[in-house]
Amino acid sequence: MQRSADIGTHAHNAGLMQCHAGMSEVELRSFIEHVFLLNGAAGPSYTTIVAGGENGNCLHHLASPDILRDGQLVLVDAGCEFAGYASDITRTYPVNGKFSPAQREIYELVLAAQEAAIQAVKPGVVWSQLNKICDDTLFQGLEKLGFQLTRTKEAGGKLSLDDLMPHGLGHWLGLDVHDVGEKTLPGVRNKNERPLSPGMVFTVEPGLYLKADDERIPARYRGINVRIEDNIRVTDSGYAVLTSAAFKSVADIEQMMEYALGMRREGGDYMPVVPAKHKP
Ligand SMILES: [Mn+2]
Repeated sequence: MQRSADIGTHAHNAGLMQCHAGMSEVELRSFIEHVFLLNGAAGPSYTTIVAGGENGNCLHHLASPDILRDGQLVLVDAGCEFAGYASDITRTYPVNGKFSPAQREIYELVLAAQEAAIQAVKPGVVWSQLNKICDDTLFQGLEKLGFQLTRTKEAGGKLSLDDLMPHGLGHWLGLDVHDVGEKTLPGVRNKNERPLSPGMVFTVEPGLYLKADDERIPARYRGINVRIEDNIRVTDSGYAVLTSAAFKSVADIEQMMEYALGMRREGGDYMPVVPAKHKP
């Protein structure tokens, strides 16, 4: 699983460094999948999602011929299969390499929610606790940014957190990208009640999807869609992030994209092969 995560991580980093305004979603998808294959993966572990700008609002948008444009964010959800095991990684970054102030505010909020949930992972914790940590962070952060919203969907049409993050926080990961494990313990009715134990692997992937035409959303944030996803293993005392090398902080993303842009101007290219440290 670590090797699968490593290949996935390198493909994401390579894709980020290849991304530029004027390339299409399918072009970025095929570049990422090329890096999967080059490094010995059997292929993608699910259909790669590359979604520029508004397309990010569709949760399972498949890469289309749409052109990635200056000023847009691009959401990339891609993982590979290695020796039968899946990785599942999402990164969101600015097509032109520089976050706008509004994009950055939403991005850093999703990142804070993801990191808060990950930091709470240890044996004995249950999913509903992780969900609450994520939701609390998002809810408070959005209020600070001027959103008026309710916690859960209710009648009356008021904006709710459920409207902005319409999917779960994560899922088990293993031989399948959405692996089994929902109801396999006596007395456990669903994933939310299952205590974590060492060796379990799952994703943590909060997102915010702010529709361009939803007037309940503060105008400056409309059209911004962000998801961030890493692969987490429960250890004896806490957690390990299998995908921690995939560029994620605003500083890392902006620096690496600027570096890649300079390299391409000089005719260079970034096509990494994963270092062999985790080779079986
Ligand atoms: Mn996932």
